[in-house]
Amino acid sequence: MSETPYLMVSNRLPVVVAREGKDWHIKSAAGGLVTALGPVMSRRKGLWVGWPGSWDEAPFDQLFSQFSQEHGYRLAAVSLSEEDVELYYRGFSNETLWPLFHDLLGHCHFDLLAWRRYVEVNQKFAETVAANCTNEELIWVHDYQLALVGKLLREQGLQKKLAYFLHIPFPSYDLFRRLPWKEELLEGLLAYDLLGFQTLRDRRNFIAGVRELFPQVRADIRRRVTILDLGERQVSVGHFPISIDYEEFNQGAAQKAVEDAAWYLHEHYQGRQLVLGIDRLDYTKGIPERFLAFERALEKYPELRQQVSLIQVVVPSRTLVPGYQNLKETLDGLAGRINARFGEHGWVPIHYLYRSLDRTQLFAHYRSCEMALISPLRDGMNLVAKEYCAASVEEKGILILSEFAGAAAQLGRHALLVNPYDVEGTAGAIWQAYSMPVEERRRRMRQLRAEVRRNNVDRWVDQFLAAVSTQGEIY
Ligand code: GDG
Repeated sequence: MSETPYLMVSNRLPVVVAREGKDWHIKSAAGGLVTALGPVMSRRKGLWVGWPGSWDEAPFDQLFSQFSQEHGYRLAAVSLSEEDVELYYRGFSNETLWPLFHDLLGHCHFDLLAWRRYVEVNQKFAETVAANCTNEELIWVHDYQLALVGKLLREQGLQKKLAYFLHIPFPSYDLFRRLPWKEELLEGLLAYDLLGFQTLRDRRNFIAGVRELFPQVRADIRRRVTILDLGERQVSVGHFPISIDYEEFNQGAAQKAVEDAAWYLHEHYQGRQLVLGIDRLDYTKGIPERFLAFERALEKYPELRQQVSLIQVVVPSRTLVPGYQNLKETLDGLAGRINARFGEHGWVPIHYLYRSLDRTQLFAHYRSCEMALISPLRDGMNLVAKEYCAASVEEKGILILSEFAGAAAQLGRHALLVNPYDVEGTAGAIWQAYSMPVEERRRRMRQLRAEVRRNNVDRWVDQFLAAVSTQGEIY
């Protein structure tokens, strides 16, 4: 494929806009997607379309042109009203699709107005793309908020190649069928030329949904992709596990400032084994279940008392969605109860931080904690699991990982896999990790690091783009 520009579309633009007094600033957002796609976008002088956040009064033209000079690619803003954000983002995206796609039907709200607004806002995105695209050969749309953009672009007569990547899981048909607008959503997805999922399971779930709802579509399963034959055109469906920039975490964790912070962290906790949890505040991440498993471990294996502490970092997120506020209260209550039950002078069982860590502290926590307990009830991939391995430069860490995280497909052989709903089993894994001989820890962590190094984020981008360029060919 020649070096023509790409056009990315995501709910949020990959920037942080901030105001200091009268001055406005814009900078690249930190995060996996920007790290992965920023360099490709700069090289190809592309365009990124998305919502800039609710900064109505910001001088976007000036900020975007400054950004484009600094980073080599352009930005175009989709402007959303408060009601759009309420219904399309908080409503349909986060209270319908998010829980449904994470197998948590009990958290779902099915609201016709929210669905209609989802369609309208997807239309706004499609219009902004159509108005701004020029010679881009590929339009790459990201994630569950924007499933219909491809179809709406086709309806505007756009002939370019359209690709889509879903960052969250795709559910089994038995769950997906509960969605009152299931046909419309699948039809929307089938308008893309290439659909990318995180895991083979997600890809299979999607194909199963298509087979149920559109039995006339023929599926030809090939090694890398499944080709769906829609008669007049074909859609390729593949799985492309997203990853991280291995070297960023490996080298970042080896810095002197991080080493000092890591040393201090352990000194602070007086030679104990530390168990780390880092998550956005989200009910999919299984944090209450994790607290209960940790409590059960302390109860069942008294040798762990005084010897292990759980450091749980919870990054505030979606604070305006009611379910998330309840979760925060549940966590506060559980941590308080468990600490009151087991805590002793000089030892706090659960250190619970409700905030985010800066990069140095993040690397230091990854580097120095003897275990990472990553136990989502369901997760598209879970980058924290991969970051922990890449930053474990002393190779002493053990990864305890939920079998329901997409990352388990790649890391499951050398991690300790747990079912987060199984409190007893997870408590057993904490004990197993605690008592694991140092040679076995090293052997497992070396394998995990090699896996993340091999399948880093550049490979994700390359494989996805290779599938775009060979779309329709046999391979
Ligand atoms: C979605 C899918 C999929 C976390 N705490 C701090 C901090 N973080 C950073 C981590 C990591 C990111 O946030 C979290 O990424 P995850 O992948 O774990 O989870 P989601 O946000 O739910 O992401 C997920 C992902 O998309 C990519 O496709 O893997 O399944 O749900 O990068 O480092 N960063 C800093 N301080 C913190 O306290 N600086």
